[in-house]
Amino acid sequence: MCVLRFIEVNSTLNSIETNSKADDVNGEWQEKFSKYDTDKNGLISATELQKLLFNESIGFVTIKQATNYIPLLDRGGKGQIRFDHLKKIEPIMAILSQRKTLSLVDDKKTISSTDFQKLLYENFKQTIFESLEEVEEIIDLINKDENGQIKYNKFMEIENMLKATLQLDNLFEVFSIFDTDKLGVVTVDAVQALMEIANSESDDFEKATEAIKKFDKNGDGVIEFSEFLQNIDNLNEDEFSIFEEFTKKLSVTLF
Ligand SMILES: [Ca+2]
Ligand SMILES: [Ca+2]
Repeated sequence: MCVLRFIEVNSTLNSIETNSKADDVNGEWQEKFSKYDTDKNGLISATELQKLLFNESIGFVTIKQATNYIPLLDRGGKGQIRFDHLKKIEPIMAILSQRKTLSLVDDKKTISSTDFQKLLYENFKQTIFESLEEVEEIIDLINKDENGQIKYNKFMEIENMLKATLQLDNLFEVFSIFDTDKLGVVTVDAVQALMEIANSESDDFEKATEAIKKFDKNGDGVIEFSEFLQNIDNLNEDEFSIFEEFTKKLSVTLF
C-alpha cells in the first residue's frame, strides 16, 4: 500500500514537472516567434526565418532557400510558418548549427564588405548563391565597422557556417527528387516507382522500402521534410549506400 502510494505521488510529480518543462519550451518558441514576426502578421516569412536563424547564431539560408523549405515545414501555411508549425524547423536548426571548431586568426585583420562579398561568391557560386547580389543578404546581416570593414575571423566563421547551409540544401535536393508528386512529402509508393525507373535490384528495393519506413516517425504513411532531416543520420551504412547509389542513378535517369 505504501509503495503504491509512493508511486502515485511520484507519477503526479513527474507529470507536473513534464508539464512545466513543456510550458517553458513552448514559452521559448512563443518568444522567438513574436521577436522575429516583425511585421506582426502572425506568420514567419522567408525573410523573417532568415533573420531568426542568423541572429540566433544557428546558421544561414538564402531567402530563396527559405522560400523552398517553408512550404515543406508548414504544408498548407501559404508560404509562411504558423506558430504551431514553428517547431518543425528544429531539424533544420540541428543541421545548420553543426560546425567544426575553428582556429581563428588574429582579431585585428579586417576585410572590406566588397571583398567579403566577392570571396563568398567565388567559394559558393552555383552551390548556394546564384548571383553576387544574393550574397548581399548575408552582408546585410553582419556587423561592420564605421569604414564598412568586416573582421577576417567573421569571414572564416561565415564560410564555416555556409558549409552547413550547403549540406542542408543537398538534403533538400534529395528530398525533392523523392517528392515526385510535389506534395511536400515522400511516400513508399513514390520511392518504389522511382526504383523501378532506375532498374534497382529487387534486394535493394526491399531494403530501401524498409529504410524509408524508418523515417516515418509519426506513422502517418508519409515522410515529411522534417522527418527526413531528423532521421537521415539513423540510416545504417548499408542503407545509406543504397540510397546514395540510387540517388546517383536517378539523377542520371531523370536529368
Ligand atoms: Ca511575419
Ligand atoms: Ca510521417
